[in-house]
Parts: sequence; structure tokens; C-alpha cells
Amino acid sequence: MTRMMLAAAALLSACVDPADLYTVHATPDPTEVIAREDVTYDFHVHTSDDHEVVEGATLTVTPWMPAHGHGIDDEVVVVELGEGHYEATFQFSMPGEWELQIDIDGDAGVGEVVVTQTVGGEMMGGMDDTGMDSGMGHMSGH
Ligand SMILES: [Cu+2]
Repeated sequence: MTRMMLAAAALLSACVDPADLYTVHATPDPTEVIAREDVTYDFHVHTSDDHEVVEGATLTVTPWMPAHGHGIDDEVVVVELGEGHYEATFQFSMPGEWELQIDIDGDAGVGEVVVTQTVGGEMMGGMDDTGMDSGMGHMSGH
């Protein structure tokens, strides 16, 4: 009987939207993010329900550009600083609208938080010959 109740509880918690499990405050330094220049993010992670800081979690940060369907070439290395703070330094590969998909594996469970980031800077000349950003022509029409 106890086992069945535990299973039911596990089932219930699995129904919680993973995005709601954790809240992440993502603060870039510098605050004006420029393509192909280092940016260091402070990710402050706490649980959404009781506002406890999340320590000892594994954060996986994936920069993603939805309009073009690509990320960045480099893996983002996340370092835990303590008291719910995690840090990562990387570069966005081009200007535009980006997302940071933040997967959090911690004591409260596995959750995902997505934050948006506008990235400034210049388009790189000769980008087209990679074939990666051939869609930029119609993007500029927005
Ligand atoms: Cu792009």
C-alpha cells in the first residue's frame, strides 16, 4: 500500500511542468551582449515553489538561434559557484535573437528553463559561403 502511494506521488510530481520546477535569473556580463565576444553569465537558480537556492545541480546550457536552427560550435562549460550561483563564459556566433536552453538536474528533479537573449554586433562578411546562414536574406526583411 505504501509503495502504491509512493508511485502515485511520483506520478503526480512528473505532471508538474518541468519549466515550473526551477526559476533561473540569468545575468550577462557585459549586459550588452555582442556576437563573437566573450559573455559571462551568472545563473542564479532557485526552486519555484519554495524559493530555495539550488546547490549541487548539474546545469546544461545550450545557446540556440530559433530563426536559423543552430547553436554554437563550442560546448558551454558551467561552473558552480555556490549559494545557487552558476557561471558560464562563451560567445554567441552571430547577432540576432537567441535562446538559452538551461537544463537543470537537481534534488527537486529535472527541469528546463528557457531565457531569451538579444545579441548585437556586426554580421560577419562571407558568412554565406558556410551555407549555415543562407537564410539571412529574408531575415533582414523583418
Ligand atoms: Cu544564425
